Amino acid sequence: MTFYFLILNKLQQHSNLSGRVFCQAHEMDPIYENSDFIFSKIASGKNSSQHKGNSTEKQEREVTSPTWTKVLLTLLGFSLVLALGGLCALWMIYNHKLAAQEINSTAMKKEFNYLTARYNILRKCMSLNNAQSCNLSVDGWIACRGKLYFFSSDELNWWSSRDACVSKGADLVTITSQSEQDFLVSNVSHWIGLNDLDTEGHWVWVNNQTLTETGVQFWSRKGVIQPNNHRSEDPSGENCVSLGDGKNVLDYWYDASCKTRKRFICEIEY
Ligand SMILES: [Ca+2]
Ligand SMILES: [Ca+2]
Repeated sequence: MTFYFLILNKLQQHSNLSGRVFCQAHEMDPIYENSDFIFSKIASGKNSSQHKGNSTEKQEREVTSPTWTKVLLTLLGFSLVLALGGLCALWMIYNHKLAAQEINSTAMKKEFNYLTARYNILRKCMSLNNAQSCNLSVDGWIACRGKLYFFSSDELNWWSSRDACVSKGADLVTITSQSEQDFLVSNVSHWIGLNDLDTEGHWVWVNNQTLTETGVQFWSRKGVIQPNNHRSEDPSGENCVSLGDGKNVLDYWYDASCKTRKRFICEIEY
């Protein structure tokens, strides 16, 4: 509003400089009458006093030049065009962002559908494998009866072996059945997830299950009966268990020093 008052004030100054147009009240155009009324409200004190003095003599009124009215209308029109252009720009930006979001949403849906399809295929393969044999291998993991097993090629002590399994999202294997025991037997000795680290003679699995809870145990009874907690190599005794002794017997459990480096078996359920 201040901007338009300044324009109107400028118009009046121009009118004063360029000469005044006087006319009789009965000859004035109604539009000019309104313009004169506005001028009489906003004009300076000097100009107002001049109008009052003149009105008593001839009832003359000061009117705005038509040229400046056109300028004012042109400015107003230009302002409207700018405002309309701004709205159009905002509308285009909004539509652009909306389109980008729709593209991202479409890409995510496509990726989700792809992963769902891959998951369903994998589940079918595993189901088929459950019904037949445990020989499906994916990235070093072998699927068997609802579990994935990883047989390491590295040899680590028991704690590092467990850490390696945990880093893969798994843990050292827990043996809970004869069929699982038979599947895991190989020609190499591996660490499994059984230990009596907390209490000597109290064997627990890494998932805190006891041998009583799982219902099966496969200690070696050939030669020296296991577990024997032998201390000749490690004064702390034998507190971790491997499947096989790494020598002659491979299909039974042996307690051994946890510091011994052996291969290990990781397990994860799916
Ligand atoms: Ca022990
Ligand atoms: Ca032993």
